[in-house]
Amino acid sequence: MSAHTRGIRIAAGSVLAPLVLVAGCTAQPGTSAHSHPETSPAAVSSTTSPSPALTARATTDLRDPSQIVSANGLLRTRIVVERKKVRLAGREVWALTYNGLYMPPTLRLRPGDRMEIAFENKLDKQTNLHVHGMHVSPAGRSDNVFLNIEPGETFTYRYAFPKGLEPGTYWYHPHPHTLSATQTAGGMAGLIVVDGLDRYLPASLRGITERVIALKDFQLVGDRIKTTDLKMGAPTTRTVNGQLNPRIRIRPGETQLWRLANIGANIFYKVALPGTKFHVVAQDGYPVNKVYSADSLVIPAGARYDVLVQGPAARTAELETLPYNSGKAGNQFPRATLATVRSEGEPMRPAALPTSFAPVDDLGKETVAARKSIVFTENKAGTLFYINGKQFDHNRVDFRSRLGTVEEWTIKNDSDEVHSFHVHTNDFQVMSVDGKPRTNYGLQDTVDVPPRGRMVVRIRFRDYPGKTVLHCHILNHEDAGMMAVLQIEK
Ligand SMILES: [Cu+2]
Repeated sequence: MSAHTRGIRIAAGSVLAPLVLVAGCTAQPGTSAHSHPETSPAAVSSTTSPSPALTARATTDLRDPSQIVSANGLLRTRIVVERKKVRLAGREVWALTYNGLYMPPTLRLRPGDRMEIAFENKLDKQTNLHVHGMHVSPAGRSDNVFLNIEPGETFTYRYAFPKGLEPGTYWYHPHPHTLSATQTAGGMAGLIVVDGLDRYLPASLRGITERVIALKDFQLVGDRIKTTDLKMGAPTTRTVNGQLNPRIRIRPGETQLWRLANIGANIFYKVALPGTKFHVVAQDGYPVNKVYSADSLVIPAGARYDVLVQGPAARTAELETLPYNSGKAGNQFPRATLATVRSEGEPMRPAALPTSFAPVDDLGKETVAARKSIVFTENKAGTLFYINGKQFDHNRVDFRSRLGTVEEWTIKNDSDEVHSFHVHTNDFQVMSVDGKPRTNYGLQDTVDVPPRGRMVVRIRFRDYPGKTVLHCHILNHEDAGMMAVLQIEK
């Protein structure tokens, strides 16, 4: 294997910094961009403070990202990681890209497929590749975030997905500890779609128009996307598929499948389309047992919802993100327009929506083999983040679990801001939040834990032994220590 593992690099005196980063999540809007202690205010405002969030009128239709589709059970492609100028929101800006694109290709697979990616790093820093939410081996050349792909190196990732891989929406992004947030925020994030969701849809809804709604934000400094000293409260421009306020067309009464995915590094969305409901058919790439409806969906960084949407009576409406407050020590994210939905054309009679949907695992019925406690904390300044009092160390195993068993974990958030709990390799079932039982609609891989909150989850360790991780998916927090090693033992 040509890539170095984290362990080897560290032992050799790696450039990976100790776990001290300014994560900036306590900063308040308006002040956060000026709080860097080592830079004078004048210099900050001219060189590192991002410009105000950009807005635009809707003048272009939403474009689906290009797709790379598996054939005969194999998706084979090349991904080049490169700093490049891209056209974004009507400007030419420097971004960190996959294949030179701010919105890279969607990788499209079927359960049971293999995937082979020749991954070339043309950056001047190490990076690697994570397939978020996918149930696949975390070892070797598969979804192994302990690998380091060095500048100039090409590494071939090889994944063998199980036949039981859940159909839905996933994504890919870098996962090198201390660099995850800045590389993802720089533009390195794309979607993965696993086909097969339509087999649960009624015949009348098979083959409906399907749209990827990839939510991705950037902070702009001059002619570049900000990739250093990221502040969560700083002004950020929200895009859909890399477009600023694109137009989404639907006919009155028409049913479409929208794949909502927050593939940004840090921020929250609370997505709504006033006057219209979202009918959730999958969460985090896991089809639900019962379709449920929501006026708005809070989507933490990393999470996805596949939803059915029915076109309202002829009119124009804004797909928006509503104001969202992530806590006293967190941030107040303002409202923003994401896209303009134009309901027009020949009305259609709205199709009957499905109610019961896919079979789901119910871990509430299982025998619990072990219990674990996972506590999220942070320092007062909001710059250092911990799990069970420790910052991430790739050389230490924090948790051990046995393959084939079910465990119950209590996630305690002992801080004054939301953290979003994420585990690699296996999905989990949310059993209760603050003592209140939760309905099981299906498993998830990313969930927001309220400030001072307490969440109980159950997780089944299926198929794959190996070393993997759990972490906060606010990547600034992960980079500043809020990650732990989980060893799944045979
Ligand atoms: Cu966090």
